[in-house]
Amino acid sequence: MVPRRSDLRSTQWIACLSALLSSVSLIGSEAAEPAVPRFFEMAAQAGLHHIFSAGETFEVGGGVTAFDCDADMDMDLFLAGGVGPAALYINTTVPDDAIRFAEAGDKLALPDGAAANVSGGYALDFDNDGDDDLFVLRFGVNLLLENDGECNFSIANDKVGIPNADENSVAFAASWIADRPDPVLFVGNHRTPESNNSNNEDLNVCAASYSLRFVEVDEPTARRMELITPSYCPLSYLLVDWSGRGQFDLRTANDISIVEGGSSEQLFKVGEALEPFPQSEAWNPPAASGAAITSRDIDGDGRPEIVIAGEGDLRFYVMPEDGDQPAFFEQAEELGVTRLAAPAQVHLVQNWHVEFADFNNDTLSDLFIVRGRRTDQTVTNALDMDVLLLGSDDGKFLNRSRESGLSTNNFGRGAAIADFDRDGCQDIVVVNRDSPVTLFRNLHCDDRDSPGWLDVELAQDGFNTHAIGASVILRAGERAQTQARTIGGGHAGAASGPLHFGLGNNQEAVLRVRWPDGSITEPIVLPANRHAIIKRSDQTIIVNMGEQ
Ligand SMILES: [Ca+2]
Ligand SMILES: [Ca+2]
Ligand SMILES: [Ca+2]
Ligand SMILES: [Ca+2]
Repeated sequence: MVPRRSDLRSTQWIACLSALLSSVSLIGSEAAEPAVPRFFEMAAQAGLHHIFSAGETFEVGGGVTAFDCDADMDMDLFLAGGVGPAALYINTTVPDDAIRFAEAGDKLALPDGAAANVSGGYALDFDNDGDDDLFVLRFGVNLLLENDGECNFSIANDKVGIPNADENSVAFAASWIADRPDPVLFVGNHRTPESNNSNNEDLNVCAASYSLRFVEVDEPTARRMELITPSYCPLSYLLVDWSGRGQFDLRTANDISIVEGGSSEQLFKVGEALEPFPQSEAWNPPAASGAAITSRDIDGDGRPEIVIAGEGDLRFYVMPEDGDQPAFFEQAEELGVTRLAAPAQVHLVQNWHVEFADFNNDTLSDLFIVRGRRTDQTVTNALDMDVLLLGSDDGKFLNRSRESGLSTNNFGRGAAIADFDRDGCQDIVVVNRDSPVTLFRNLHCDDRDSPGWLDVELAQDGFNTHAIGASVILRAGERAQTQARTIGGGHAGAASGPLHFGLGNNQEAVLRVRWPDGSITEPIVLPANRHAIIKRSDQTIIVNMGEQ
C-alpha cells in the first residue's frame, strides 16, 4: 500500500520511501489524480507592461514583489527592470471583474538613475507603522523606500544605515529578533561589481554579504553590520524554522558557478550574532546549486521541507519529524521532481524562482518553478519551459505544466504568487529576461464547485506589525498544514501578503497561530472562503472574518 500523505510522519517512513515508491508502478496507486488548475495569461489585458532588461550586467536577478502598499487588500507589484527602470503597478481590480493594474512609477519618486540597475526587492514594514515598505536590491547602492501608506515612497537609507557603496545584491531576508523593535536585515551580494563587468576570471570573486541590526534600542542610528561569512555569491536567503519550534535560522542558496573549486550551501544560526552551523550538529552542507529557496511543511509533521532550485535538478530536502538537528534528507528522486525536462540534457536546465502554493486548493502544496536560460547559455526551448508540479495524495509530485497552460518558453527569472483578483485562487506574475512580464490568472475558482480556501493575514500591535516569524497551524478535515510568515526566499523577490490555504471539500478549518514570541492562540474555527485577519492586540485576539 502507498501511504497517505497524512501518514508521512516518521523517519522510518523516509527510510522506506525508496522501496515504497519504486513499487508504485507495479501495484498501481490508489491516490486520486489531482485536479489540474488552468491558467490564462493576461498581462497585457491587465495593463501590465514591463520588461526586465538584462543587458551586460544582469546575469542574475529579475525579481518581483507582490505587496499591498495602499492597504486596500489588493496586491500591488514592484518589478525589477535590470538596466531599464524598475516599475510600480497599483492593483485597480474591481470585485468580480478582470484583473487590472495601473502603472505608478512616479510614486517611487526616485532620483535620476536610481530606478535603473534594480535586481529585485522585498517588502517589509521596517518602521512598524503598519505599511509595507520596500527594500530595493540594486547593482549600485541599495535603497530602502519608506511607504506613506498610499504607495508614495521616499528614500530612507539613513534611517537604517544602508551602506553608501555600490553592491550587487540579489538575496534578502529580514526578521524581528528577540524583543528588538527593529528588524534585522540580511543582504546577500553576488559577484563584486568589478568582477561582474569583467571577463577577467582572476576578478571572479563574490562580494561580501552582511546583516544590519541595531546595537542599542535607545540610539536609533546605531547599527551594527555583521558579515555573513564566508559568502559564496548567494542568490536567495530564507529564514527557516527547521526545528518547528519557532527559531528561524538563515538558509542560503548559492550560485553554482562562481567559486573556484566549488562552494556549499549554508545554514547560519540566527541569534545575537550569526554563526555557521557546525557539521558536528548534523548539518551536512550540500554543494552549491541554488538560485532560489522555498519552504513548506509538506508531510504534515510541523517541520518544513526545503526546495532549492538552480542549475539542473531541483533539490528537495525533507526534515524528519523527530530531529532536533538540521539533518535534512534529499528526496527529489523519490518525490518525482527530477528529470522534469529531457533527461539527457537536464544539467543544462536553469531554474530560477521556485515557490510552494496550493493552486487547486486541495490542501496539498504544489510547486511552481520558473526557468530560463542564462545569458551565456544556448539550449533548446523545451528547457526554458516553466514547471507546475501538483502535490498528490501519495506524497509525490506530478508534472502538469502543459495541461495547466502555465508553461511558456520565455526566459523567466523571478515570480510572485498571490491572489490578484481575490477570487480564492492563487495567480502568478513572472518576470522574464528581455521580454514582457507574464501574468497568469488561475481559472480554478471560476467553477462554483471548486474546493474551499482561506486567506489568513496576521497583524499585531507594536513592532513587527505583520508578525514576521509567526506560523499558522491549520487543520481542514484530516490534514494539518503549517505555514510560516517570513520575508525572503524566491529569486530576488517574493509576495508579502496573507497566507493562503486550500481547504479541499471542508466547509471550515481550525487554526492556531504561534506568534513570533512563541505564544500560541487557542484554536480558532473559521468558515471556508474568507480573507481573515487575525490581530493580536494587548494579548487579545481579534478575528475579522472578511466578506465571503
Ligand atoms: Ca493594494
Ligand atoms: Ca512602514
Ligand atoms: Ca494542491
Ligand atoms: Ca485569483
